[in-house]
Amino acid sequence: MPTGRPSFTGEHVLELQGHGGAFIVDRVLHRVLGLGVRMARPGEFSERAFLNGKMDLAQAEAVADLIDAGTTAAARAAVRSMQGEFSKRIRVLQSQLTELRVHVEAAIDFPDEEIDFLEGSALQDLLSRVFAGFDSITAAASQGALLREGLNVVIAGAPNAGKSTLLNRLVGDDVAIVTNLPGTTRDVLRQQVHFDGLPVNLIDTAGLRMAADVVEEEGIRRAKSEMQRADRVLYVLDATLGHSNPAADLAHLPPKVPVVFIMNKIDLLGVPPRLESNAGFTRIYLSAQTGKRRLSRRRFRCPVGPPTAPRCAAPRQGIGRERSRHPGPVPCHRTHRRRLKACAAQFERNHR
Ligand SMILES: Nc1nc2c(ncn2[C@@H]2O[C@H](COP(=O)(O)OP(=O)(O)O)[C@@H](O)[C@H]2O)c(=O)[nH]1
Ligand SMILES: [Mg+2]
Repeated sequence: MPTGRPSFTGEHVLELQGHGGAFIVDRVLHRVLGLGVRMARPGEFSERAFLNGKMDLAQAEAVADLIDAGTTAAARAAVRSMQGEFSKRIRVLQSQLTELRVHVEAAIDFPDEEIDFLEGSALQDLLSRVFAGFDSITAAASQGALLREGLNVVIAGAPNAGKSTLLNRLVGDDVAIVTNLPGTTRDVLRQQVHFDGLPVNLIDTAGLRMAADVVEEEGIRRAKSEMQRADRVLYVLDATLGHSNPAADLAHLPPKVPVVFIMNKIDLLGVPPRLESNAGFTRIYLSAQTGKRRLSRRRFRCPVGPPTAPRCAAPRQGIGRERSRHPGPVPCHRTHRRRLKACAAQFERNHR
């Protein structure tokens, strides 16, 4: 039960203030600890706030998300959740479901009574709102998860196409070994970069071909398993080899994962970089070796929003202030998302 006390934890608080500087703080702490007080365990303040009814579990988890946030966008999403936005959306859905249930159960239990049950169309309307609610929360949760965990972009393709060179270029450092020997990369290599505040996990993989030995075979198995889990695949091709039919390469790729074809080594062809989109395929012609690093969130067609508005609002208004104007992503854990999806699926099954 809420204690009514206005502190974060809902408990009495004694605030001590001292002059700045690590030494003074250290002395104050030393003195206080000497009086029999102990340091808080990690997360203890949030735990107490939760136990005292000051926040629900989703809000308490958002505190940890805020501490772990690696970008401004992730911090904003965490603050929105901490301020109860995620919980509020769930509560609205909950009350709509309860309302539906009341009408359905009343209609079953008292079929002969002259009670004013909802009209069929009004019931259908409420049902549609519940479905829309599930969709909107799931979308916000998926966006939040992207901000929290990052977009997994797997760099795949044939050996020597320039995958590791592309990784190095995007990271801005020589993190992967590059040689002209096919089969150089055998293990999976991950690097996180931020594009416009969006964390992107770039994953370099072994080239896809008939493995020359058992180590390469394991590398290729790992590459395929990474592709299965990817949010996007950058499929790198050597443009000098003349690939006219991208569909042939799709055979290597898991269905449903969005793919962007990178036509690499255009410096050898002497043509300028360009982006081509036709027949459902996107091809970016570039040179990983000589091209400029200029990738943005738009290039990945990342569905996280709102991408730029909070940035404009941020300096004067603080991290969480724009939440009412931009009901954007909420940080969401895999378990939240899984349960939301399970609820929506169950609800849809029952509806049919
Ligand atoms: N000319 C040119 N060579 C490249 C380019 N990208 C990669 N290479 C060369 O192609 C070879 C294979 O590159 P690497 O990144 O190891 O390919 P991976 O096997 O796909 O990872 C190396 O000799 C690179 O220097 C490019 O854009 N232009
Ligand atoms: Mg490589």
